[in-house]
Amino acid sequence: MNPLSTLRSVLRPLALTAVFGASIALAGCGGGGGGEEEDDQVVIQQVTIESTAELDGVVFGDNLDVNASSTLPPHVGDGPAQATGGAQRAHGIYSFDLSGLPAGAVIRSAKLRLAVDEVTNNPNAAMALVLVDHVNFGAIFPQSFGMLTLDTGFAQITDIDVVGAKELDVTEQVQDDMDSNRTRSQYRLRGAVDSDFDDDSDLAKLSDADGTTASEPPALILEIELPATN
Ligand SMILES: [Ca+2]
Ligand SMILES: [Ca+2]
Repeated sequence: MNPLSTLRSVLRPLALTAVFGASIALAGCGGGGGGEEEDDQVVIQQVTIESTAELDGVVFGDNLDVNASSTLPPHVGDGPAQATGGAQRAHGIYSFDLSGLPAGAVIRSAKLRLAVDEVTNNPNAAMALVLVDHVNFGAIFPQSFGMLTLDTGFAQITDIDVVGAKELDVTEQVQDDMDSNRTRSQYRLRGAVDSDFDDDSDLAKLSDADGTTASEPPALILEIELPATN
């Protein structure tokens, strides 16, 4: 067997399961046979990026009135009907700073870790399910529902009414951000249905980076692949 292949078969599972916050180099062994693979060197690294406190939060909208605040935890759901403009709705917003990642990093995997901390009434029934959008609103917390949507409803959360951790696969989304030279990876949670219009609030409040909730801050858990430096 190619000695490099043997080395990789041993080291790669180790890197996936046991190495956190560290890197491991997989170097060519210079054995016989030639070919590109023997000169191929990669470093696998696990990186955790917590959400940016001033860019995570909630955006409200009721057609006529728009509010935004980054001092409230992200939440998703509806509220009582407004005097005008229909029921209040809430979208949860998240942003993760990618600027510290090395240029050229290949995203082997990316997970978005969130947590539902508090549930009011029945948000799952009110919204049918929660959709996750890959968005790009930049460096200023959005003041309305309107923002550039890169990938609409790429994931679903079907148990938003269950308190606890949620984990989503965002590998494609983070790779797209890297390929497009975006310095942030940003997400929005919204109801598949805006409201059940029952005049009751149906909400799920989620973790944030401001510490207004008890859970760990939302985070991207990345496994990246880099060219090794000799
Ligand atoms: Ca915040
Ligand atoms: Ca409702």
